[in-house]
Amino acid sequence: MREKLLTKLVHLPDCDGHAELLGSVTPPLFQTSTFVFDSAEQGGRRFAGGESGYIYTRLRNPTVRLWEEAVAELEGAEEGLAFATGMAAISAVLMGLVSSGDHVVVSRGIYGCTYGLLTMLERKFGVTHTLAGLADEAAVKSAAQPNTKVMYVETPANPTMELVDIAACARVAHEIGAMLVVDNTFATPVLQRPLELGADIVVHSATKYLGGHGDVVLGIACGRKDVLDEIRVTTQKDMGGTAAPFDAWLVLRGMKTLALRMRQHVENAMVIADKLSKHEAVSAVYFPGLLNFPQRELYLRQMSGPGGVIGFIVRGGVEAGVRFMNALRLCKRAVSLGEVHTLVQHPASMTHSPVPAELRYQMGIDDGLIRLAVGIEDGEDIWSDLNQALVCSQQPVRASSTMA
Ligand code: LCS
Repeated sequence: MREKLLTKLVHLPDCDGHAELLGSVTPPLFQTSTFVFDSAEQGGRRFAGGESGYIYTRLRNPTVRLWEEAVAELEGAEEGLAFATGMAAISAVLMGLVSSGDHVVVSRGIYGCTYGLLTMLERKFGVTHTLAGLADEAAVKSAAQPNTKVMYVETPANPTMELVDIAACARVAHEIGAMLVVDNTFATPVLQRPLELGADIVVHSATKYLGGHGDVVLGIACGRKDVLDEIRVTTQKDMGGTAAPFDAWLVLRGMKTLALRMRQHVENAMVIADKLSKHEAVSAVYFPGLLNFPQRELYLRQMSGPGGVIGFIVRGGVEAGVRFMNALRLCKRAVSLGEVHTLVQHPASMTHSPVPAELRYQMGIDDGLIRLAVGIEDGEDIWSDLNQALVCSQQPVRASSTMA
């Protein structure tokens, strides 16, 4: 299986099927905003849909199209639709699927800006939502309402690493005539394939593992063609969050090493999570790869690896957490995740600051929680930096207890 995926990633996108690419082995960059028509009649036919061909890059672009096809192939999807950012993909999908008066079931522990979008939809358009743990079918059923149109889940969740049972959500969603949308950013199709578990749409912040190098922001939705065709001509075309060709080109390049990078992210994260869980300065570690992870059975059932993001709590409250962050030398104090560098951030004051404190606690985001997005550096180098920063985090506490 691994051989097949490694080969597929190197050979994506399939340029052979595109005469306009002139036999190029790597995907060419079409850095153009618009395309020439041979005649006025041809322009008319293209707008009317009677002839295929490019019109204007906000509508379609050959480089972006190659990237859409590549990610759709990896996710096992009928169609892919690229966006300027992950949030552009999520907002276009959600706004494309709901109308005023509809209800959305949302997994608790979602990215802060996705939560911000949902509250805006509720305030301005009367689209209500229920945040809930969706670890089994009973929980999913009790969160659903007669007017539920969409189930929107992030698994593993950012940053608590809580898992959602994708297959159970799909069963309940389809029973009540709703659509299941899964944010697969943390796992990537290398480790989790939501469409095979019954999801209708998968979304990604390709800014993260798909791109992998920390040099681009981009998003994508993959899944049912009928649904995405409708979104393409409504909340994508008319709201305009389309992907830029150069960004799609960068992510096409990055994806060639996706499986190799995921292997190294996972290998490093497994070792580091284990060391963190044994460290006296750490009171809790959240990572699906740990043997004592509370949802281990679900993890083994729906994922083939835990990914590279670890949540953990430094003993000594927020102050110790701040000392830890400021003592880091190799790991970078930065938001984002899923790229070659190890990045460390504090969700309560950074990515999840749009979420009110009470709700953050319900989502399991403690004020002292640190999110570590393990990179692909040498694992021992990452650990020696984390270890010295953890020691620094405890020093003032030790000094005062010595004096006492
Ligand atoms: N979905 C997840 C799971 C994310 O973590 C993010 C961004 C998005 C969607 C949005 O993607 P974007 O528009 O940024 O491409 N997460 C971030 C984070 O955890 N730190 O900075 C951004």
